Amino acid sequence: MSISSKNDQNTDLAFWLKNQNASSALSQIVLAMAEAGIEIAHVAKSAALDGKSGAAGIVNVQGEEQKDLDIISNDIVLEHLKKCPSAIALVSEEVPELLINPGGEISSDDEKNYAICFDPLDGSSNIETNSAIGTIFSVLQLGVINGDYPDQNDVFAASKNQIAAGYIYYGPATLLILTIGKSVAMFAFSEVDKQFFLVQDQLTIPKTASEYSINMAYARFWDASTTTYINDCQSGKPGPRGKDFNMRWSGAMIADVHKLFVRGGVFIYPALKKPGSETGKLRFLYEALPMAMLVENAGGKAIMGKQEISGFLPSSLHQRVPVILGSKEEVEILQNLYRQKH
Ligand code: AHM
Ligand code: MG
Repeated sequence: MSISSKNDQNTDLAFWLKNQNASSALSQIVLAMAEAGIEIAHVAKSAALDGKSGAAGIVNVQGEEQKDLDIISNDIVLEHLKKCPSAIALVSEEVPELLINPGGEISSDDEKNYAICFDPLDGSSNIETNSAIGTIFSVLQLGVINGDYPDQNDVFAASKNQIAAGYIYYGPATLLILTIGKSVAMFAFSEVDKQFFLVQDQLTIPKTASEYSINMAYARFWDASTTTYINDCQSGKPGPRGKDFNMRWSGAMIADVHKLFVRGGVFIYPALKKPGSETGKLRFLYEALPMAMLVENAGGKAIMGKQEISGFLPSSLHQRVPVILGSKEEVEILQNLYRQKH
Protein backbone atom coordinates (compact mmCIF):
# COMPACT_ATOMS: atom_id res chain seq x y z
CA MET A 1 0.00 0.00 0.00
CA SER A 2 1.28 3.44 -0.87
CA ILE A 3 0.73 6.40 1.42
CA SER A 4 2.81 8.81 -0.62
CA SER A 5 0.15 9.71 -3.13
CA LYS A 6 -3.54 10.50 -2.94
CA ASN A 7 -5.95 7.75 -3.86
CA ASP A 8 -8.08 7.85 -6.99
CA GLN A 9 -11.02 9.69 -5.50
CA ASN A 10 -8.86 12.17 -3.58
CA THR A 11 -11.38 11.95 -0.77
CA ASP A 12 -10.52 14.52 1.84
CA LEU A 13 -11.41 14.15 5.51
CA ALA A 14 -14.36 16.59 5.47
CA PHE A 15 -15.90 14.85 2.46
CA TRP A 16 -15.36 11.43 4.01
CA LEU A 17 -17.08 12.50 7.25
CA LYS A 18 -20.04 13.72 5.23
CA ASN A 19 -20.17 10.45 3.31
CA GLN A 20 -20.20 8.55 6.58
CA ASN A 21 -23.21 10.61 7.73
CA ALA A 22 -21.28 11.94 10.71
CA SER A 23 -23.27 14.64 12.51
CA SER A 24 -22.04 18.17 11.95
CA ALA A 25 -21.10 18.36 15.64
CA LEU A 26 -18.92 15.25 15.45
CA SER A 27 -17.41 16.32 12.12
CA GLN A 28 -16.45 19.65 13.61
CA ILE A 29 -14.66 17.94 16.50
CA VAL A 30 -12.80 15.48 14.27
CA LEU A 31 -11.78 18.27 11.90
CA ALA A 32 -10.62 20.36 14.86
CA MET A 33 -8.42 17.48 16.05
CA ALA A 34 -7.05 17.08 12.52
CA GLU A 35 -6.28 20.83 12.33
CA ALA A 36 -4.56 20.62 15.71
CA GLY A 37 -2.55 17.65 14.41
CA ILE A 38 -1.42 19.61 11.36
CA GLU A 39 -0.21 22.41 13.62
CA ILE A 40 1.52 20.03 16.05
CA ALA A 41 3.27 18.25 13.16
CA HIS A 42 4.53 21.63 11.98
CA VAL A 43 5.80 22.64 15.42
CA ALA A 44 7.40 19.22 15.97
CA LYS A 45 9.31 19.51 12.69
CA SER A 46 10.98 22.73 13.76
CA ALA A 47 11.27 21.89 17.47
CA ALA A 48 15.02 21.24 17.36
CA LEU A 49 15.70 24.46 15.44
CA ASP A 50 13.48 26.44 17.78
CA GLY A 51 15.06 24.90 20.89
CA LYS A 52 11.74 23.27 21.84
CA SER A 53 12.80 19.63 22.06
CA GLY A 54 13.77 19.65 25.72
CA ALA A 55 12.18 19.58 29.17
CA ALA A 56 10.00 22.48 30.25
CA GLY A 57 11.03 22.10 33.88
CA ILE A 58 7.46 21.31 35.03
CA VAL A 59 6.11 18.02 36.42
CA ASN A 60 2.56 17.07 35.37
CA VAL A 61 -0.23 15.40 37.33
CA GLN A 62 1.26 11.99 36.44
CA GLY A 63 4.49 12.92 38.22
CA GLU A 64 6.19 13.02 34.82
CA GLU A 65 8.39 15.82 33.55
CA GLN A 66 6.62 17.89 30.90
CA LYS A 67 8.48 18.70 27.72
CA ASP A 68 8.10 22.00 25.88
CA LEU A 69 6.27 20.17 23.11
CA ASP A 70 3.83 18.54 25.58
CA ILE A 71 2.72 21.97 26.71
CA ILE A 72 2.65 23.52 23.24
CA SER A 73 0.66 20.56 21.85
CA ASN A 74 -1.81 20.76 24.71
CA ASP A 75 -2.38 24.47 24.05
CA ILE A 76 -2.87 23.80 20.33
CA VAL A 77 -5.49 21.09 20.92
CA LEU A 78 -7.35 23.24 23.45
CA GLU A 79 -7.31 26.21 21.08
CA HIS A 80 -8.91 24.13 18.31
CA LEU A 81 -11.47 22.42 20.55
CA LYS A 82 -12.57 25.78 21.95
CA LYS A 83 -14.15 26.44 18.56
CA CYS A 84 -16.39 23.36 18.91
CA PRO A 85 -19.57 24.14 20.91
CA SER A 86 -20.39 20.43 21.28
CA ALA A 87 -17.06 19.68 22.95
CA ILE A 88 -18.37 20.49 26.42
CA ALA A 89 -15.87 18.72 28.68
CA LEU A 90 -12.18 18.17 28.02
CA VAL A 91 -9.73 15.75 29.64
CA SER A 92 -6.05 16.20 28.80
CA GLU A 93 -3.06 14.17 29.94
CA GLU A 94 -1.35 17.47 30.71
CA VAL A 95 -4.11 19.01 32.87
CA PRO A 96 -4.95 17.60 36.32
CA GLU A 97 -8.63 18.56 36.45
CA LEU A 98 -11.62 18.27 34.12
CA LEU A 99 -11.83 21.31 31.84
CA ILE A 100 -15.13 22.86 30.84
CA ASN A 101 -14.74 24.28 27.35
CA PRO A 102 -15.29 28.06 27.46
CA GLY A 103 -16.55 27.77 23.87
CA GLY A 104 -18.92 24.90 24.72
CA GLU A 105 -22.71 25.18 24.67
CA ILE A 106 -24.83 22.46 26.25
CA SER A 107 -27.34 21.30 23.67
CA SER A 108 -30.93 20.30 24.36
CA ASP A 109 -30.19 17.40 22.02
CA ASP A 110 -28.47 15.00 24.47
CA GLU A 111 -26.70 13.28 21.62
CA LYS A 112 -24.74 16.42 20.83
CA ASN A 113 -22.93 16.93 24.11
CA TYR A 114 -19.47 15.45 24.04
CA ALA A 115 -16.44 14.98 26.22
CA ILE A 116 -13.11 14.84 24.41
CA CYS A 117 -10.28 13.00 26.15
CA PHE A 118 -6.82 13.38 24.66
CA ASP A 119 -3.13 12.84 25.03
CA PRO A 120 -1.79 15.85 23.12
CA LEU A 121 1.64 14.32 22.65
CA ASP A 122 2.04 10.60 23.08
CA GLY A 123 5.62 9.34 23.28
CA SER A 124 7.01 12.38 25.11
CA SER A 125 10.28 10.60 25.84
CA ASN A 126 10.81 10.33 22.06
CA ILE A 127 10.84 14.09 21.47
CA GLU A 128 14.50 14.66 22.25
CA THR A 129 15.56 11.62 20.18
CA ASN A 130 13.55 12.73 17.13
CA SER A 131 11.52 9.52 17.18
CA ALA A 132 7.81 8.76 16.69
CA ILE A 133 5.25 10.90 18.52
CA GLY A 134 1.50 11.33 18.13
CA THR A 135 -1.79 12.68 19.44
CA ILE A 136 -4.52 10.33 20.71
CA PHE A 137 -8.17 11.30 21.20
CA SER A 138 -11.50 9.85 22.22
CA VAL A 139 -14.97 11.36 21.74
CA LEU A 140 -17.51 10.38 24.40
CA GLN A 141 -21.22 11.12 24.24
CA LEU A 142 -22.20 12.69 27.56
CA GLY A 143 -25.96 12.25 27.23
CA VAL A 144 -28.17 13.94 29.81
CA ILE A 145 -26.23 16.41 31.94
CA ASN A 146 -27.63 16.92 35.44
CA GLY A 147 -26.68 20.41 36.49
CA ASP A 148 -25.13 23.33 34.67
CA TYR A 149 -21.99 21.50 33.62
CA PRO A 150 -20.87 17.92 33.46
CA ASP A 151 -18.59 16.73 36.24
CA GLN A 152 -16.05 13.97 36.15
CA ASN A 153 -18.62 11.31 37.05
CA ASP A 154 -20.52 12.22 33.87
CA VAL A 155 -17.29 11.65 31.92
CA PHE A 156 -16.65 8.31 33.65
CA ALA A 157 -20.19 7.17 32.76
CA ALA A 158 -19.74 8.44 29.19
CA SER A 159 -16.75 6.15 28.72
CA LYS A 160 -19.41 3.52 27.91
CA ASN A 161 -20.54 5.72 24.99
CA GLN A 162 -17.39 6.24 22.99
CA ILE A 163 -18.50 7.29 19.52
CA ALA A 164 -15.19 8.11 17.87
CA ALA A 165 -11.50 7.58 18.44
CA GLY A 166 -8.34 8.35 16.58
CA TYR A 167 -4.67 9.13 16.62
CA ILE A 168 -2.44 11.35 14.55
CA TYR A 169 1.00 9.90 13.98
CA TYR A 170 3.84 12.35 13.34
CA GLY A 171 6.32 10.09 11.57
CA PRO A 172 7.93 10.38 8.13
CA ALA A 173 4.30 10.88 7.03
CA THR A 174 1.63 12.54 9.17
CA LEU A 175 -1.19 10.01 9.36
CA LEU A 176 -4.64 10.16 10.91
CA ILE A 177 -6.19 6.84 11.91
CA LEU A 178 -9.87 7.27 12.71
CA THR A 179 -12.98 5.37 13.60
CA ILE A 180 -16.42 6.91 14.00
CA GLY A 181 -18.25 3.60 13.98
CA LYS A 182 -17.64 0.17 12.60
CA SER A 183 -14.60 0.60 10.37
CA VAL A 184 -11.20 2.22 10.76
CA ALA A 185 -9.87 4.57 8.08
CA MET A 186 -6.41 5.94 7.43
CA PHE A 187 -5.73 9.43 6.09
CA ALA A 188 -2.40 10.95 5.09
CA PHE A 189 -1.58 14.64 5.28
CA SER A 190 -0.65 16.26 1.99
CA GLU A 191 2.01 18.96 2.38
CA VAL A 192 0.89 20.32 -0.98
CA ASP A 193 -2.86 20.59 -0.34
CA LYS A 194 -2.50 21.11 3.41
CA GLN A 195 -5.18 18.59 4.26
CA PHE A 196 -5.74 14.92 5.05
CA PHE A 197 -6.73 12.54 2.26
CA LEU A 198 -8.13 9.05 2.62
CA VAL A 199 -5.57 6.39 1.77
CA GLN A 200 -7.32 3.30 3.15
CA ASP A 201 -10.95 3.05 4.20
CA GLN A 202 -11.00 -0.31 6.00
CA LEU A 203 -7.94 -1.11 8.03
CA THR A 204 -7.88 -4.64 9.41
CA ILE A 205 -5.63 -6.31 11.93
CA PRO A 206 -4.55 -9.82 10.95
CA LYS A 207 -6.09 -12.43 13.31
CA THR A 208 -2.74 -13.98 14.02
CA ALA A 209 0.79 -12.61 13.89
CA SER A 210 4.29 -13.12 15.23
CA GLU A 211 5.43 -9.79 16.59
CA TYR A 212 5.10 -8.40 20.10
CA SER A 213 5.73 -5.01 21.66
CA ILE A 214 6.59 -4.82 25.34
CA ASN A 215 9.24 -3.02 27.38
CA MET A 216 11.52 -5.98 28.16
CA ALA A 217 13.46 -3.94 30.75
CA TYR A 218 10.54 -4.44 33.16
CA ALA A 219 10.48 -8.26 32.87
CA ARG A 220 11.19 -8.70 36.57
CA PHE A 221 8.07 -6.66 37.43
CA TRP A 222 5.63 -8.63 35.23
CA ASP A 223 2.82 -10.90 36.38
CA ALA A 224 3.04 -14.66 35.77
CA SER A 225 0.78 -14.59 32.69
CA THR A 226 2.82 -11.94 30.86
CA THR A 227 6.04 -13.78 31.73
CA THR A 228 4.70 -17.09 30.38
CA TYR A 229 3.37 -15.47 27.20
CA ILE A 230 6.66 -13.71 26.41
CA ASN A 231 8.79 -16.74 27.37
CA ASP A 232 6.72 -18.88 25.00
CA CYS A 233 7.18 -16.32 22.18
CA GLN A 234 10.90 -16.18 22.83
CA SER A 235 11.22 -19.96 22.73
CA GLY A 236 10.40 -19.67 19.04
CA LYS A 237 9.96 -22.66 16.74
CA PRO A 238 11.08 -25.36 19.19
CA GLY A 239 8.87 -23.90 21.94
CA PRO A 240 5.14 -24.30 22.69
CA ARG A 241 4.13 -21.69 20.07
CA GLY A 242 5.99 -23.52 17.30
CA LYS A 243 7.03 -20.33 15.49
CA ASP A 244 9.57 -17.54 15.72
CA PHE A 245 8.56 -14.07 16.93
CA ASN A 246 9.97 -10.62 16.38
CA MET A 247 9.97 -7.82 18.98
CA ARG A 248 9.62 -4.03 18.61
CA TRP A 249 9.27 -1.31 21.27
CA SER A 250 9.25 2.25 20.07
CA GLY A 251 8.54 4.07 23.33
CA ALA A 252 5.40 5.61 21.79
CA MET A 253 2.11 3.74 21.95
CA ILE A 254 0.92 5.30 18.67
CA ALA A 255 3.88 3.83 16.77
CA ASP A 256 3.56 0.37 18.31
CA VAL A 257 -0.21 0.31 17.81
CA HIS A 258 0.20 1.56 14.25
CA LYS A 259 2.28 -1.52 13.46
CA LEU A 260 -0.73 -3.65 14.45
CA PHE A 261 -2.71 -2.18 11.54
CA VAL A 262 0.12 -2.93 9.15
CA ARG A 263 1.31 -6.42 10.10
CA GLY A 264 -0.58 -7.47 13.23
CA GLY A 265 0.95 -8.50 16.53
CA VAL A 266 0.32 -7.62 20.14
CA PHE A 267 1.04 -4.53 22.24
CA ILE A 268 1.40 -5.12 25.98
CA TYR A 269 1.84 -2.64 28.81
CA PRO A 270 0.97 -4.74 31.86
CA ALA A 271 0.58 -3.86 35.52
CA LEU A 272 4.06 -3.83 37.04
CA LYS A 273 5.15 -4.91 40.52
CA LYS A 274 6.94 -1.59 40.83
CA PRO A 275 5.97 1.46 42.90
CA GLY A 276 3.75 3.78 40.88
CA SER A 277 3.00 1.25 38.12
CA GLU A 278 0.92 -1.30 40.06
CA THR A 279 -1.97 -0.79 37.64
CA GLY A 280 0.24 -0.15 34.61
CA LYS A 281 1.34 3.12 33.05
CA LEU A 282 -1.15 3.97 30.33
CA ARG A 283 -4.22 5.98 31.13
CA PHE A 284 -7.74 4.63 30.56
CA LEU A 285 -9.60 7.63 29.13
CA TYR A 286 -7.14 8.90 26.53
CA GLU A 287 -4.86 5.94 25.79
CA ALA A 288 -6.46 2.56 26.52
CA LEU A 289 -10.06 3.40 25.59
CA PRO A 290 -9.50 5.07 22.17
CA MET A 291 -6.85 2.54 21.11
CA ALA A 292 -9.15 -0.32 22.12
CA MET A 293 -11.96 1.08 19.96
CA LEU A 294 -9.64 1.45 16.96
CA VAL A 295 -8.16 -2.03 17.38
CA GLU A 296 -11.53 -3.74 17.91
CA ASN A 297 -13.16 -1.94 14.98
CA ALA A 298 -10.32 -3.27 12.83
CA GLY A 299 -11.04 -6.87 13.90
CA GLY A 300 -8.51 -7.04 16.73
CA LYS A 301 -9.06 -7.46 20.44
CA ALA A 302 -8.27 -5.38 23.52
CA ILE A 303 -8.24 -6.31 27.22
CA MET A 304 -6.82 -4.84 30.41
CA GLY A 305 -5.01 -7.87 31.80
CA LYS A 306 -7.53 -9.94 33.74
CA GLN A 307 -10.21 -7.35 33.17
CA GLU A 308 -12.38 -6.72 30.11
CA ILE A 309 -12.55 -3.11 28.93
CA SER A 310 -16.32 -3.24 28.47
CA GLY A 311 -17.00 -3.89 32.16
CA PHE A 312 -14.71 -1.15 33.42
CA LEU A 313 -15.74 2.21 34.85
CA PRO A 314 -12.87 4.59 35.66
CA SER A 315 -12.85 6.38 39.00
CA SER A 316 -10.28 9.07 38.24
CA LEU A 317 -9.49 11.15 35.17
CA HIS A 318 -5.93 9.91 34.84
CA GLN A 319 -6.49 6.34 35.98
CA ARG A 320 -3.77 3.96 34.82
CA VAL A 321 -4.73 0.51 33.55
CA PRO A 322 -2.95 -2.50 32.04
CA VAL A 323 -3.28 -2.55 28.24
CA ILE A 324 -3.11 -5.58 25.95
CA LEU A 325 -4.30 -5.18 22.38
CA GLY A 326 -3.72 -6.45 18.88
CA SER A 327 -4.31 -9.58 16.81
CA LYS A 328 -7.31 -11.44 18.18
CA GLU A 329 -5.68 -14.86 18.54
CA GLU A 330 -2.59 -13.50 20.29
CA VAL A 331 -4.64 -11.44 22.78
CA GLU A 332 -6.82 -14.50 23.45
CA ILE A 333 -3.76 -16.64 24.22
CA LEU A 334 -2.68 -14.11 26.85
CA GLN A 335 -6.25 -13.77 28.12
CA ASN A 336 -6.42 -17.55 28.64
CA LEU A 337 -3.19 -17.41 30.62
CA TYR A 338 -4.77 -14.74 32.84
CA ARG A 339 -7.80 -16.97 33.35
CA GLN A 340 -5.59 -19.93 34.34
CA LYS A 341 -3.11 -18.11 36.53
CA HIS A 342 -5.28 -15.68 38.50
P1 AHM B 1 3.37 9.61 27.52
O1 AHM B 1 1.92 9.77 27.20
O2 AHM B 1 3.83 10.47 28.66
O3 AHM B 1 4.25 9.75 26.32
O4 AHM B 1 3.55 8.11 28.09
C1 AHM B 1 2.99 7.04 27.38
C2 AHM B 1 4.06 6.27 26.65
C3 AHM B 1 3.49 5.34 25.61
O5 AHM B 1 3.38 6.00 24.40
C4 AHM B 1 4.50 4.22 25.58
O6 AHM B 1 3.95 3.00 25.16
C5 AHM B 1 4.96 4.17 26.98
O7 AHM B 1 4.73 5.46 27.55
C6 AHM B 1 6.42 3.87 27.11
O8 AHM B 1 6.72 3.75 28.44
P2 AHM B 1 8.12 3.19 28.95
O9 AHM B 1 9.04 4.36 28.90
O10 AHM B 1 7.83 2.73 30.33
O11 AHM B 1 8.56 2.08 28.04
MG1 MG C 1 0.61 8.85 25.97
